[in-house]
Amino acid sequence: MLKLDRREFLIGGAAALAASASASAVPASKLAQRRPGFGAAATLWDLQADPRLGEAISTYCTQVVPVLELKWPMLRPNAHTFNFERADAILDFARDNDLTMRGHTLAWYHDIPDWTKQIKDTKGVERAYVDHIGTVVSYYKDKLTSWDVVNEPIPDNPKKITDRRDTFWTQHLGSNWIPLAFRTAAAADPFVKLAINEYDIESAKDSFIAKRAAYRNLIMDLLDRGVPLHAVGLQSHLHAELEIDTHGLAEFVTELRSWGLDVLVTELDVDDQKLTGSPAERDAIVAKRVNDLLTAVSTSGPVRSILTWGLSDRYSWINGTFARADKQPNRPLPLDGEFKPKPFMDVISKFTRDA
Ligand code: 9MR
Repeated sequence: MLKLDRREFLIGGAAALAASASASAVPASKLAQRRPGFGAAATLWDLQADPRLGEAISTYCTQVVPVLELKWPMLRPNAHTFNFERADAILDFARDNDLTMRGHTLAWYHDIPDWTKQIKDTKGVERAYVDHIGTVVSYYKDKLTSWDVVNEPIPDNPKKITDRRDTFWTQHLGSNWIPLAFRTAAAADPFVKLAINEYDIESAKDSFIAKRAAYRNLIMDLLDRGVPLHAVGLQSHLHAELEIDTHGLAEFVTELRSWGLDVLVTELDVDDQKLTGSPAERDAIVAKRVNDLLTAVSTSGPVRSILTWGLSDRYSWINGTFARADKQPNRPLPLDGEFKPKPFMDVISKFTRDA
């Protein structure tokens, strides 16, 4: 049994209260199938269009994260409006099914609305940034377990460990865009877990190892500056053709934990675009990559939060972005297109049973 930290205790207590208030909401037989700490990302569109998706999430998961609904474009049609309805609908789904929800994402180089990019003066950009983060985190105070505060701050192929991604926010706020986001979020909700989140740091390839080193350097720098950073997200958009750097990754995670940080797997899936062979052969390689990843990140203790970016192959960004040349559907997620579990799900079960 794992020790819960204060944030998880508070949210867990609220979830337990909600569960006891509506004890019949989720049948015990379904609760028994859940993988502790396992969750999936979903869009409201997919949840509304296909009841099988919500059914699968409530069968296998204990948490959910919105793919789009907490990003700037969906929340902020203009400078004066906050549009929480769609994210709230996912939160309602979570509550109805005794799931916790995490938040994604507050400060990102991507998905910045045009009205924001049109602000030309630094003070105006800072006002919009602080207003957005403060308002959104306050609105969801005590309702979410964690937030991806800063997403993808490291460039691909960094040349030095001090390289940072050049973003609209950097152009106006300099390197303070990252500490400012965390401090604003912490002021708005002192108990929610605040995470930084990054991709392409898991595999054994020079550019990934360089990216991990720059990520590590940024994390150290934030901690040195007293920035309220509580957790590090490994997105884990894996590439099936690349081996996981099990040794390097285990070392990194162990070090992060020694600094008092929690480690979260936030967006796991496996791009199988380059794999040949039968679906069963491809599924076995996908499961092996996931197994290697979770073995590495569990070396110094169980990972308490593993989220996949989607749950069924039917609803995955990989289909659009990394479509296969042979026109076969991609198989990046734990459930196939008909919502049947694949070997990927067995690996999830193995690594979540003690969480
Ligand atoms: O899967 C998401 C896709 O549907 C959106 O169009 C895109 C832009 O909002 O974001 C995708 O999710 C990304 C996530 O937010 C951050 N890490 C990479 C994910 C896949 O691109």
